[in-house]
Amino acid sequence: MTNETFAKDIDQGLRAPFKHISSKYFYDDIGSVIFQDIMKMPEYYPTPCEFEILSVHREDIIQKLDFHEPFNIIEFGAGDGMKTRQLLKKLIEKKVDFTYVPIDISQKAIDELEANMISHLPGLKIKSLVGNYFSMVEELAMFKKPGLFLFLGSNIGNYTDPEANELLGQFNSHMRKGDKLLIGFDLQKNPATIRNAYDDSQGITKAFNMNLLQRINRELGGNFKKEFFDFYSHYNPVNGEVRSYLVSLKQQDVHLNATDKCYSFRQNELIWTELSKKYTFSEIEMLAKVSGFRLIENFMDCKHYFTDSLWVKD
Ligand code: AVI
Repeated sequence: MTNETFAKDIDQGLRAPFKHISSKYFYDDIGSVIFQDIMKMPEYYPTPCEFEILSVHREDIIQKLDFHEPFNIIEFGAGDGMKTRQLLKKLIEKKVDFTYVPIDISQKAIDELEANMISHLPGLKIKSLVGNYFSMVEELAMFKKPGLFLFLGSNIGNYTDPEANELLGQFNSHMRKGDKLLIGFDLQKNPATIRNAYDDSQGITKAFNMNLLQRINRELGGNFKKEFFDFYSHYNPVNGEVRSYLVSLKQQDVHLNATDKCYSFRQNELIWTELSKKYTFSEIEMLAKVSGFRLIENFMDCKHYFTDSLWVKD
């Protein structure tokens, strides 16, 4: 991502009648560290739930893959790889022949992940790729091995329904018959549990959102004052959507050097920063179907808060 693309997206988002900034811009170096802190918060249940799924059900997941030749495990946006390691460790113990292929746009993230994986799993065959998901998958197609694709961590929940259909359709078009996709979905549950995960008592999620304004100041020469903004997050149990916002606490103008424009904010005007969708099983089933997959099994944690859903391209 170039600075021009960032400036263009921010300009578009702040000039829109309903202001918005894409949640993909959370993850600069500082935002990625804050996200690591979010994953350690007691309220943020998705991480331990998915860790449990990949620890408890790994034998079953491996069995359902039904691969009888060497294969690739291709992971999109792997993070620190702690959850994935549970699965990889079991495969190594079982002497299964596979290569782990993490893909990320950040060289730094890939370097750290690779060092981390190698130190914990010395026997691991790893071929890291830095770049855009789909151009990397095209590169991989040359290897002509079956693939298990991983899209964990409920990342899919950060996409609107049409965007999710489009993204999963693209995954599907880059996969071969018999390839599998293991994809993480956060499930609908007691609304208070979800609300607390996105509005934590320590203000870490607030800092995560505020970093967007600080990032704009750093990279685009903005003059946002963080004391003039607040954070608000809302879960709607009827449609399963958590929507997060920054709130302008007063009428104010903010200037960006990169666009050489001023942006006006009304008192209490919102900037929408993130969607974190929570799913029902029928929505998951439908999403698999419309994007060209057959659902094999939903693996769950003991509280049934989260599922890693295994899909196949028939
Ligand atoms: C990365 N993504 C799945 C997280 C989520 O739960 O939507 C990001 C996050 N935002 C606030 N807390 C965590």
